[in-house]
Amino acid sequence: MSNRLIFMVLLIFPGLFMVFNPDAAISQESPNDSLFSQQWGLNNLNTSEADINMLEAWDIEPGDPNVIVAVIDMGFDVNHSDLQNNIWKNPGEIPDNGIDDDQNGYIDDIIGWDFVNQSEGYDDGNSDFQNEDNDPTMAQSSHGNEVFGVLGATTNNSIGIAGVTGRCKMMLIRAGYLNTEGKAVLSGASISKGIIYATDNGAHVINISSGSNKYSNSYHDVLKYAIDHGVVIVCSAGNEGSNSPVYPAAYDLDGLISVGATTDEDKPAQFSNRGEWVDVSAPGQHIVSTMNNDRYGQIHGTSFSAPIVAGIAALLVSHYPDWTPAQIKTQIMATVDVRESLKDANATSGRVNAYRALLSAETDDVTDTGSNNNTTGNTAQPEPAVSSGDDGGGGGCFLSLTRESLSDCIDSKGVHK
Ligand SMILES: [Ca+2]
Ligand SMILES: [Ca+2]
Ligand SMILES: [Ca+2]
Ligand SMILES: [Ca+2]
Repeated sequence: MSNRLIFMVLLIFPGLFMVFNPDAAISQESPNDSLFSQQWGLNNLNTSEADINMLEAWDIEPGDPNVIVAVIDMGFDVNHSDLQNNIWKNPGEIPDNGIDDDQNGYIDDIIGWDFVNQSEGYDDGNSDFQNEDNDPTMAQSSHGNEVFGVLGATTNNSIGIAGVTGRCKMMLIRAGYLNTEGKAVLSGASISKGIIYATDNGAHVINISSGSNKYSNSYHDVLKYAIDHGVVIVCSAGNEGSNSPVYPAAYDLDGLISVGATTDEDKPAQFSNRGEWVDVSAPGQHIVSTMNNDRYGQIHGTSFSAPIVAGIAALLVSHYPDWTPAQIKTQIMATVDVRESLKDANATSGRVNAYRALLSAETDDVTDTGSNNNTTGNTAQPEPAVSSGDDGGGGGCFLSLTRESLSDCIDSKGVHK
């Protein structure tokens, strides 16, 4: 029933409307974001299920604005109208005064940091690959926005899409640039610095939608540092359709969740990496998200499955702030929807379910796998060294090669033309 029809009925029979409106009895109301009906991964309108039961999950926990998710990626469009309201603001830093007001070692770091510091890269006059700075924006790649949108686009603001985290805030860490061939790559050293920054500045969850086949001891140790300080790490498994481990997803760490991609039929996406080293799967094909310059597009890749799980982790942190990263990982893995089609996809044979993750938390039946160390910003342990000589493990971002832009049929506010 269209809104106009409901409105007309309301004018004529206001009393009857109140009694007979069938929607009034349904608590799981869809947000009003104009593209929400296309977000099948959150709420599938077709007969096949395959979604993560987002509406039911939001009824339990809509997300705490004090919970911070760091997105470590290519750069971001910080002016995107569906993203700008959910960007973290450093409470201790006064902008643009040239002073490191909160004395965290970074001058004027208001929304995060740009850790890209490369001697060479693709130079289009505006590439910004040489020096670190306080501006994590990037015009040449939409990948960071696509990940950010799935995770944290502004929900229920009438435009565009709804982010899984609802009201949580995104700390923006740029670690990616275009190499001399114009290919999007991320620096392992920049990612590692970003992980330490995010950990020391209050992030509860970190999303990393990139990787390579190279094992790096220093990258591993930096991730362990974050987890030991209460930060959940979520990584995408990669898009080679392979069983070969990809790092950081394959680092065997309590509190690090690796994520493969599913289709809207709850099958493994053809491109998705798979195997026992993958913990869970999440929707990753035909995903609608935010792109540069206020646009939206449809994309495929495990890059967009990881932020769905990072969003669920953020909702769990919101609901159970005392849980350790290991407990959150255990809970997400224990509450998947098991599918025969996913038996070779990951260690759980399942696709995540946000509602079940939050619901069974109500019974508090999760094994306590460690002491409560959920104290971000605690620097009791020394920060691990980031070796600039060991820049392996950064790799590329996991955007599947097939890519369909919806920008031709959707206007800047996310409304169909
Ligand atoms: Ca500062
Ligand atoms: Ca300042
Ligand atoms: Ca910059
Ligand atoms: Ca929106």
